[in-house]
Amino acid sequence: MIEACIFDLDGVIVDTAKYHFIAWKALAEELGFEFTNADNERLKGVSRMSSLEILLEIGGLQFSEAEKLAMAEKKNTLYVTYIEEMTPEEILPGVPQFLQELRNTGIKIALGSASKNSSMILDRIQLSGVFDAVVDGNSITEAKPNPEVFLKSAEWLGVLPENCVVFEDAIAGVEAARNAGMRCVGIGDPETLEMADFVIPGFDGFTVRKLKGALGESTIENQIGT
Ligand code: B16
Ligand code: MG
Repeated sequence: MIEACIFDLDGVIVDTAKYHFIAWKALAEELGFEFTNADNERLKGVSRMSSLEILLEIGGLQFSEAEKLAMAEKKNTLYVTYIEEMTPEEILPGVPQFLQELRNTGIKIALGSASKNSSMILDRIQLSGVFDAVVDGNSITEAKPNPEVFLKSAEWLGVLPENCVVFEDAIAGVEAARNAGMRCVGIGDPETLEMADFVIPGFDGFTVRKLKGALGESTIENQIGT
C-alpha cells in the first residue's frame, strides 16, 4: 500500500542541474580544464564533495582536504547567486498538481535530497511548508546510493519503507531507493534508470491512479477503468 511519496529535488521538482553546471564549469576553468555538459551528468544526485572529487578526477588534479573544502565553498557561493533568483515558475510541469492530489488522497509527502541548499530552493519556489518532512544534505551523513536519506524520510513520516514510493532522476538515487527497500519511479530516460519500477518523462498528466496502476495496486477507478 502506498502511504508516502518521497521526492528528490534537483531533476524532479526543479532543474537546478543547469546552475550546478555553470558553477562547476567556472571552477574547472579557473583550474585550467574544460568541464562539459556530459561531465555534469555524472554529478546528478551526488553530494557536493563527491561532485568535486569527480571534477578533479576529470581534470587530473589533486589537492589537500583544506584546498578542496575552499573550492567547494567557492563553487557553492556562485551556485547560491543563481538559486537566490529562482521563482515558482521554475517548478517542473505537473509537479504542483501531483503534490496536491497526493495531499487530497491522504498520502504523505517528503523531500529526500542530497542538497544542503534545499530550504533556500523550497523557499524561493514557494514550496516551503508543503512537505510533511524535509530530509536533505544537512540531516544525513551518507550520500546516495546509501539509503540513509530515504530511510530517514520514512522514519520522520512514521511510514514503513515498503509503503513508500521514491521519485528520482539520478542512478545513485534510484539505487538508494532500492537499498532502502522502497519502490521507485524514475524521472527521465528508461534505459538510464533501468533499476526503477517504471520511468516517466515528467509529472505532466501523471496521477495517483496512474501511479497505483503502474505499481499493480488496485483502486476502484483502476478496476472499472475510469
Ligand atoms: P548542494 P538532489 C543534488 O540534489 C544534485 O543533484 C547534485 O548535483 C548536487 O551536487 C547535490 O544535490 C548537492 O547539492 O551543493 O546544493 O548541497 O538531486 O539530491 O536533490
Ligand atoms: Mg536529483
